[in-house]
Amino acid sequence: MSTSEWKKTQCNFCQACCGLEMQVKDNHIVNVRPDPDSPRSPLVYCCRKGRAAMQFQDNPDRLDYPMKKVGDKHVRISWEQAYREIGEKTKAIIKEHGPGSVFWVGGGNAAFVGASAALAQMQMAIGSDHTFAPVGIEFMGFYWTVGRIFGNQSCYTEPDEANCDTLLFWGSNSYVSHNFADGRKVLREFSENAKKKLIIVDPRVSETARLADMHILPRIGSDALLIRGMIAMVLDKGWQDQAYLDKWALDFDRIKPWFEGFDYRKAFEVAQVPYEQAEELVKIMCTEAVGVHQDLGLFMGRHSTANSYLMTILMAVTGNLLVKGTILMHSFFPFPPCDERDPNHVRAPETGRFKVAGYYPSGIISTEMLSKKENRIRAMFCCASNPVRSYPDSNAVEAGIRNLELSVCLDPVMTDTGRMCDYVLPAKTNYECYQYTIFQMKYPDITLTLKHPVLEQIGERKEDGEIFMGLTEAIADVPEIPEMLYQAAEKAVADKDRVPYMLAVMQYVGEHPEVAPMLIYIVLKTLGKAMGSVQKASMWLMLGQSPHAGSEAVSRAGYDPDPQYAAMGPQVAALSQMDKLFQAADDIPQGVIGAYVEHEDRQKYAYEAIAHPDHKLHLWCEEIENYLERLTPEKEAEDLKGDAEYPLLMSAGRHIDGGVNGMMRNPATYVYRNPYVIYVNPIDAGKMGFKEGQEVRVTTETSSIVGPIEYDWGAAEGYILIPHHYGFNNQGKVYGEAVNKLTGAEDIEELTGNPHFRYVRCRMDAV
Ligand SMILES: Nc1nc2c(c(=O)[nH]1)N[C@H]1C(S)=C(S)[C@@H](COP(=O)(O)OP(=O)(O)OC[C@H]3O[C@@H](n4cnc5c(=O)[nH]c(N)nc54)[C@H](O)[C@@H]3O)O[C@H]1N2
Ligand SMILES: Nc1nc2c(c(=O)[nH]1)N[C@H]1C(S)=C(S)[C@@H](COP(=O)(O)OP(=O)(O)OC[C@H]3O[C@@H](n4cnc5c(=O)[nH]c(N)nc54)[C@H](O)[C@@H]3O)O[C@H]1N2
Ligand code: SF4
Ligand SMILES: [Mo]
Repeated sequence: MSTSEWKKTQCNFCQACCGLEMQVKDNHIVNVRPDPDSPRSPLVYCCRKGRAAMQFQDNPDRLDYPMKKVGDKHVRISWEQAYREIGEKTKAIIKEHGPGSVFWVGGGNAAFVGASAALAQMQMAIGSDHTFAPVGIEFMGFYWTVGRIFGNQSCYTEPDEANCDTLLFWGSNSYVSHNFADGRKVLREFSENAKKKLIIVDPRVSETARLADMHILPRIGSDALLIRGMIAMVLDKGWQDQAYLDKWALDFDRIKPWFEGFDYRKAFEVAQVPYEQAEELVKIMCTEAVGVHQDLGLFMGRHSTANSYLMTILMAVTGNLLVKGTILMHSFFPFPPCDERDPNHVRAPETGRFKVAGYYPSGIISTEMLSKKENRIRAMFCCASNPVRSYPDSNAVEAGIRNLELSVCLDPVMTDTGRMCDYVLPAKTNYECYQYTIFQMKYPDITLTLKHPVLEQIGERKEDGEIFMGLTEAIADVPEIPEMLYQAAEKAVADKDRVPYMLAVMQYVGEHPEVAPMLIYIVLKTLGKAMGSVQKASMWLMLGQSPHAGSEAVSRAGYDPDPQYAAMGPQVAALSQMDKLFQAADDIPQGVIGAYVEHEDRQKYAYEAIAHPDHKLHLWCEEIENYLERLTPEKEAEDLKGDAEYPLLMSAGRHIDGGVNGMMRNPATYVYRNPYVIYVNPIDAGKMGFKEGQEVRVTTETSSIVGPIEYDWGAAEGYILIPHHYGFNNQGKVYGEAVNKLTGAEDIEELTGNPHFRYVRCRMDAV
């Protein structure tokens, strides 16, 4: 009889990154529980999705071998053939149409991190960076705002849960979506502790709103107007935190006219928020330290860019930004510098849309793929993403992929996108390879986990990082690497000291400047070989480049440079410090606390992270000034009116317990309950003569789908909700309908292009 063993890892489904222990038997996960030793989820928490990891791991549609599309079937081929054919085809496309004909999809989820360095190198080597990722589905307005106000689109802000007494969740259903560590437990604490306050702004009586001390239910889509009104009230009453503004902000006087004379009473009325309630929230924000978590209700709503922009101004005028107990900036995402005002900023060839944080708005993908222009995009590399289901207008995305000259998909399973692609390459899951996490927003400690594989090699699956390296070699010119660097890497791994290795690499690159653009390739190739994993080497490389390298915060967590390297100057010292940290993460599979960031550091960090040369928040910007002209109570009252043909509103997508975006695609997960339902307020259903369980047709300007009604007493009247996890094909059978058949490629926000997934006009008919 074979024995089983418990192994430590971390869930890769959402940004909570809960520590998990997995029981493994005969190379299968047979049980999952929260890891009591995890520094990331110290309250010992995981949700049922994490516990269902085996259904993700052992999906009947898992891929073991590279597949090539022949006719309408996929057949097994060798890796050698896959690389060779993809390489030849891509090179031919580039030769005829230039590197800009190549584009990438994916790169935003926790599953992807380990591959990001190899992907970046592939893009550099080819000379194209047309990229789509979830940022273009959810965060366009947010990162654009951060770019304007902070001067850098890579800055990320999160509430300081550890030090605030009031948490405000705006358009976020965190009790279900767990969008921070130990999510449910932290929410319960804020709900149950009489000294703490939980405030929710959400038109639905969501699972989170049920825990709230105060729940504001604005009219759907009226957030921008409401926030503008709240700011106007603050200024009108003279309640702004002037000392804060003097210290941190520039241009306060320039934005004042945006709010002077603004009829906030009327704004609250149009937003259907009682005056007293709005005033109470404003007072709380002006007198207490408030942490704010915004999410998809704002980011995917109407006016999403203005929502994020105005929200940041509200935080600034009430002094709730970058100071203790409010909203902190404590992390950079490793986005490349990006600013559409830069004359060299490359735009999408057909629509001319710009990128935010390096990514195009998701809505344009089908239009770009269907373009007839000579310089159009033609060859797709898709990794850890399923655009046929996740992006607006599924039918158009499918047509777009059919119009490509080459399509390649890297995924552990045969997805709806994979089924359409010329080549499908079998990726390892996070439980089969080395992987690490970047979603470490947690204070005062920053945790770091290098996940070790909990399973042995299965089939010919490879880690994504390794696949991108193989593709790079097949497509681009790669340098020859001298044997001595391979040897240095072997020695570094054996000695558990990688500093001399990196010094050797730097010296080599210094002597051969022509290979400098391929530095990542050289490290991943040599150190990746010695470590037996490109992704493990990738984590080491990323640590060395972390903004925390060489910091006091890392020292406080117990990691100091080796004295011999400390004497060699700050760069080598920082490298040695991070190398020590890496070693600890490698030795301790549940992860380590890599840095303790104290309040003074945060202030300093926030100050430095504001990329404007004066280190101040720049509150004014022309685009928003112009945009606000339409954001008046009168115009909004008109625009928010119903439409005779499409009288209902829909939340196209909802992050429900039973799904993680498109990842839980195993029917075994859903045997006890059909999660594909159309949530309708029973009052609406009654008015329309529909009963629970009845099949109805939902129609939008784009298309229509059919599904059963489920009553949701929490849903706002006139607002239906359909989860976005379904419409997946497993073993040739389709489960549920894809909500993105209903969303329009052009139904996107004007300034930055985020889709309006939380505000789709529709109607419902009997079938
Ligand atoms: N209408 C509508 N659409 C939505 C939303 C909505 O609310 N409404 N929500 C959106 C949001 S918030 C997001 S973030 C996006 C996400 O959409 P996508 O970017 O498409 O990502 P996911 O659906 O999370 O995952 C896609 C794939 O990653 C694969 N995967 C898992 N682990 C690995 C791995 O280690 N390697 C590789 N190569 N693949 C892996 C899974 O098998 C899955 O097929 O979709 C969104 N689309
Ligand atoms: N269980 C589960 N957890 C997940 C995921 C998952 O698929 N399943 N996915 C992960 C990912 S990628 C993401 S991005 C997060 C998303 O996490 P959330 O943003 O929390 O997810 P949603 O379900 O879209 O919740 C949005 C809330 O906004 C509200 N809302 C809708 N319209 C409006 C409006 O006009 N104004 C306001 N103020 N609110 C509105 C909705 O009623 C809803 O309660 O979840 C992550 N966690
Ligand atoms: S909360 Fe997120 S990270 Fe934690 S177990 Fe659930 S899906 Fe995984
Ligand atoms: Mo997301």
